Amino acid sequence: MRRGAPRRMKIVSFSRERGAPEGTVVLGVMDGPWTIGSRIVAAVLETHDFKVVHAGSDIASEHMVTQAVAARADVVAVGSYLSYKLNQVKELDERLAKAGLRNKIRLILSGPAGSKRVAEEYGADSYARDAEEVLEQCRAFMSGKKAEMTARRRVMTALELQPPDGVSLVAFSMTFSAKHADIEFSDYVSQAEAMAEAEIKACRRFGWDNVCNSTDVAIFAQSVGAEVYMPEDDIPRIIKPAIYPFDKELFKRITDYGAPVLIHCCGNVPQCIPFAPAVNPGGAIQFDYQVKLKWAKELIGDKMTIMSNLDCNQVLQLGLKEDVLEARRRAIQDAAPGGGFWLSGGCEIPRDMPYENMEAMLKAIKEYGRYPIVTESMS
Ligand code: B12
Repeated sequence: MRRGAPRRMKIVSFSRERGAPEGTVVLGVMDGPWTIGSRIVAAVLETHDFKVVHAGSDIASEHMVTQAVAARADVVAVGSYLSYKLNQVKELDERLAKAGLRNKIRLILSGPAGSKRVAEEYGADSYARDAEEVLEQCRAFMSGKKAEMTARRRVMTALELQPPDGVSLVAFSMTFSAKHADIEFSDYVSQAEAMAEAEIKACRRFGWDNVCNSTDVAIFAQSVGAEVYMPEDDIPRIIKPAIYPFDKELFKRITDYGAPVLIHCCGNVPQCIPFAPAVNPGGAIQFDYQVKLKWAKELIGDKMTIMSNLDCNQVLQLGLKEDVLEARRRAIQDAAPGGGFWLSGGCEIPRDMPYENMEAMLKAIKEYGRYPIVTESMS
């Protein structure tokens, strides 16, 4: 350094000549000018082979995130001094999440305004009282990280029927991912790039181990000739279904033989309802509890028999008998008048449904299911 030249304190410091660092830690103070605490932490971490990037003091959360991205940080540690500015920690937590980093990075809160409770409340992963605790937590996090399987390995190990290091969340997600990425659902289901972008964004934001791709049933139907209306940001609707001649022929033969045919539509698939009468004229259809019974009755109630639609899980199996009675009463009121209605669960009767719930179903039939159905007395 030339004599007389201004002396500059080097605060971003990493000049190790030994092996790879233990991990990279970004340090910063967002709520004011304090520097002493973070310098001490930096010194302790560097002595123990961590790479330290000092993002600075009195800085915005945005700046912390930029530094974390640039440094490919493993840990972001902040010192908080002013209790009334703790919201900056929450803001940092959210910005890291938005940048898709939150699941990879450990966010440590330290400084005199912090505590365990504060860390939890404002979205940090932990609170460290002093430099020593910061070091301990960075070490623990890095050793856990190094021992972890990769996300792919974790998913594949489970698929090979072996125990991985932890359970994977395999999110079968479509509308959720599109909404999160701010992508119109019509684009999501019709453009591969849009779907990929949405899935990757959601995967990064929530830390899923993989993406699980599928598209809407209407798009599958479209590919075999159905006419589909695609609202900009809602699920596609099948306007004119592609009805397979084979299905129609099969159903006709069974009917001619003398047995009515029952179509079972599992799950939330209201798309099946409008075209069911054309596939199975004079037959029956069963659909699950998510589909609105009243709507289906109005739409197809004069063309085929509806068999529906109690929630097999929450009501029949897990509900109290009062829940069963009430749900049955409503179902009868919505769909029984005029005939064309069979009572049933939305799907298979659960194996472990309590007998008293089965008895409650039958009791409701006796009580409310006598024709002509008196709807007034049931409301
Ligand atoms: C020194 C000091 C200052 C100096 C800071 C100089 C500097 N370059 O750092 C100056 C004079 C600038 C200052 C200013 C202010 N200060 Co002041 N300051 C202090 C003081 C006396 C010591 C803080 C300190 O550095 N301690 C030394 C460190 C090493 O100790 P430590 O905190 O225990 O640090 C450990 C951990 O907390 C943690 N840690 C700390 N920082 C960090 C950072 C990171 C990244 C990590 C990971 C960990 C970590 O690790 C450290 C090592 O183990 C405290 C009082 C106190 N006793 O704490 C008040 C104090 C923090 N200041 C306070 C206030 C209010 C102010 C002002 C807002 C006052 C004002 N109205 O002007 C101003 C700031 C104005 C502004 N511009 O924003 C209050 C905060 C009250 C509160 N909780 O809300 C305190 C508590 C004083 C008080 N009792 O009122 N301050």
